[in-house]
Amino acid sequence: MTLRAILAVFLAAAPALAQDLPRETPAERDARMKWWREARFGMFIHWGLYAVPAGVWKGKPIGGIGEWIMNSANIPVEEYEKLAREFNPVKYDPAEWVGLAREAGMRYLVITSKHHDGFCLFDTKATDYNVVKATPYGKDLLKPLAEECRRQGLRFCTYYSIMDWHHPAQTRGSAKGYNPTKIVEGKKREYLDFMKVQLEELVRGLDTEVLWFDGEWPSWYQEEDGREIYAFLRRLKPSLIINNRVGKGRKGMEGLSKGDREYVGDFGTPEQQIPAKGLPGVDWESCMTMNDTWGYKSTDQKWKSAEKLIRNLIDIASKGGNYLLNVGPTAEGLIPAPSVERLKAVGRWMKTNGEAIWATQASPVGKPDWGRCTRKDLGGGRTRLYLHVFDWPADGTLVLPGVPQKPLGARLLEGGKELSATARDGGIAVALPAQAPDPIATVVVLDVEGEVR
Ligand code: H79
Repeated sequence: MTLRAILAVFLAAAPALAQDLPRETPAERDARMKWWREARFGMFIHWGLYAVPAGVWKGKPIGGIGEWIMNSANIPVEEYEKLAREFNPVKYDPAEWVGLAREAGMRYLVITSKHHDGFCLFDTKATDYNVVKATPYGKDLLKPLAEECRRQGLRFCTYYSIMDWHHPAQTRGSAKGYNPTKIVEGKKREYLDFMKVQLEELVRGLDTEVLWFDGEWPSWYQEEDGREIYAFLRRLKPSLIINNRVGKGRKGMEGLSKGDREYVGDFGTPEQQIPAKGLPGVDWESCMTMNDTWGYKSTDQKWKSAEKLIRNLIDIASKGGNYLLNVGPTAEGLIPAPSVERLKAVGRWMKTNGEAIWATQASPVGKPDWGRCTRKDLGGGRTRLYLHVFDWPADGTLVLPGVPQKPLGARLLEGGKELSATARDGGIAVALPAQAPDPIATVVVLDVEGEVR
């Protein structure tokens, strides 16, 4: 045996370190991310015991986001636990929820399996603090939802909080703000193993397609823990997609150069914001609420308009990201009516205009004055541009600057009316009807010769 051969045998026998990230070629990564990149629009669901108090504790409205009430109202664990006895979502109808997401044009759904309060919505052997064991409802909430997603063609995905205000290995401070937990001396391994048991249940039992971590900011949880969890999960399910909060690298991502972007995880997670220029070279998803809370709060009626939500979706797609739009169901199991209304409105727009969102790529020309742009490669040396017009030009001419490529034809996406498109000053001018067919966003489909980048 040559030295090289001996070395090769030795290396092959060496056990993989727990934190060794799985190897993957760029092509393999593209294949793994494909469905997610094409989906563009998903439903976030924040559901848990916090839906019982719904923002009010002992008769007092509590400020801040609903799912943080245990922390914001300083509720002791023993007292908060009792909410489980009142959590009985008898009106829960997973087929209706999934149907609504589908109708809105969403292609995946991410639900809280366990939020910061530690309560689990699924059947888990790791703790009795779960919907099956601790509530009058007594049944798994996630399994039927996962099955319904498969039936209706949505990807089923789960959220998991690393910070846990209930687990005995962590203690809550009384600090304000993000109030990171501390780890009980010597208990970190126990907690990481607890996490792994639950994560394995989500992967093997529910076949989750994304693991969406949160609550990674306590300082006892470190980058190396993130690598361990990431590697563990990808070994369990190689096709799994995992957000960047599995590690510690989410803050300030937007300004990072490529070499500095070596955080653990597959996509960035701007929260309640849309990065001004997207996150070039990184997969990303903006998660946002429809009002000002994630978990249901009876007192929060600050709803964004359907127009705002639709334009957010377009804005995000034009920057190459995904939009994860939240609903916070009640303790009875109902998605609040204002959310339903808005999702249906988005769905009406998507029914006509979905092809200008799904499987599109970021605008090659930035942000035009009148709206946004998305793009598809048509193959055969042609590019399709979707021009999402927010502000209808008063003079009836839509000008797309900075596209010297030859126009091949233009039409309204809704109804298919042909429009004349001509080269003008290094750009393209499209003649529009006098009135905007859709005051929220009218899509003009413009095909051009060559690639536009
Ligand atoms: O799950 C949702 C939030 O609970 C969680 N991530 C999303 C997806 C989250 N992470 N960070 N934050 C929320 C922001 C934290 C805001 C806070 Fe506050 C400001 C926590 C403490 C001060 C809001 C106001 C909650 C309590 C007071």
